Amino acid sequence: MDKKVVYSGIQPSGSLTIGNYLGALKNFIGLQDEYNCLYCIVDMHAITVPQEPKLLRKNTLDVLALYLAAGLDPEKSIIYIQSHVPAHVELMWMLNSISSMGQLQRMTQFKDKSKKSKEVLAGIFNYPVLMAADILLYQTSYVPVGEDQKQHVELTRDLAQKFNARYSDTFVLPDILTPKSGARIMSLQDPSIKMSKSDPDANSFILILDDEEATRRKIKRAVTDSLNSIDYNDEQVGLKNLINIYSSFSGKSVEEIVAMYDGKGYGEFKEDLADVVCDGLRPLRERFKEIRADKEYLEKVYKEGAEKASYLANKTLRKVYKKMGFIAK
Ligand code: AQP
Repeated sequence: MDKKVVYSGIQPSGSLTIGNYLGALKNFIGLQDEYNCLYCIVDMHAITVPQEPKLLRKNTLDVLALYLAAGLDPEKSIIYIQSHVPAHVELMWMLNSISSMGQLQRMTQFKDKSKKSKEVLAGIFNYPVLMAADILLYQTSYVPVGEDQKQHVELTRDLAQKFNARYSDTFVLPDILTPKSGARIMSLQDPSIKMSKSDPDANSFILILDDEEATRRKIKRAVTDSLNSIDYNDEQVGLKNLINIYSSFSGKSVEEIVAMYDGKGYGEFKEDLADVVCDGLRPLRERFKEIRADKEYLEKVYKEGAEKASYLANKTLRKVYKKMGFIAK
């Protein structure tokens, strides 16, 4: 039997945070043997908020190099850049014709992001439809993403069901695949919101590519509380987030960590956490430098990836055009 398809992507809308790493990238690696995986750098999604062109180009190649440095293998997985496969945007347009404004208005990411910006762009509103197109083009069964993306995967299922009911069976219905730990990493400055690479406060996130000094400084400044007791509960949300980060990087359970720091202060805990995070990221940070310097290799990977992805995407797209009543060329 053919292996099932896994699909995921990350936006090059900034430099990746440990939230992107723990909630997404880290989990991509282990899936490569069991599934046919496609991992995309979703640059078309990134432009739903204004991007500086030069920086977008740099960030796109940085994300590609990080994918490879983290262990994504182009021999096993299809690794490509979204804008190199126009089928994504074509399918999005078709799906727009069955998407309801009301449902899109209820998306929490749309609500959050439009609250933050002065001008609400149509791209942010349509973002989940493009994400649905990304997933459905490849007949995806599983989407490994952080918990923050759950609502978008549910919308994708709804659109697939709607299309299948109206035009006959076409799309596989995807399920979300969230990691046990690291599902939702929160801001270090405001633990009520998720850690985001586009947060204007650089102390709110740790970047995968931050140096060790910055990593330690940000952890030291992370918001906690005045209880000064290492416990894991919803009253101490800042500390809870730090314990989650500790657990994801060290592999230790929350209970083990709480027991280890019984009677100890936040200062000692934060110093150890900084060691755990720096140790966990060091090999990745070193491999990234080597890979990022090899422009030819990066180009080879994204060109071959786009060819393989286009072949699969166009197969689905041809079916969609036909079923919806367009005349074949
Ligand atoms: N804080 C987080 N905790 C766990 N997982 C997270 N992800 C993002 N933030 C966290 C996961 O990372 C993957 C890629 O995300 P994305 O870049 O495509 O979009 P995003 O979710 O909007 O990520 P950011 O960092 O918040 O980007 P900006 O600031 O540009 O909007 C997804 O699987 C996501 O779940």
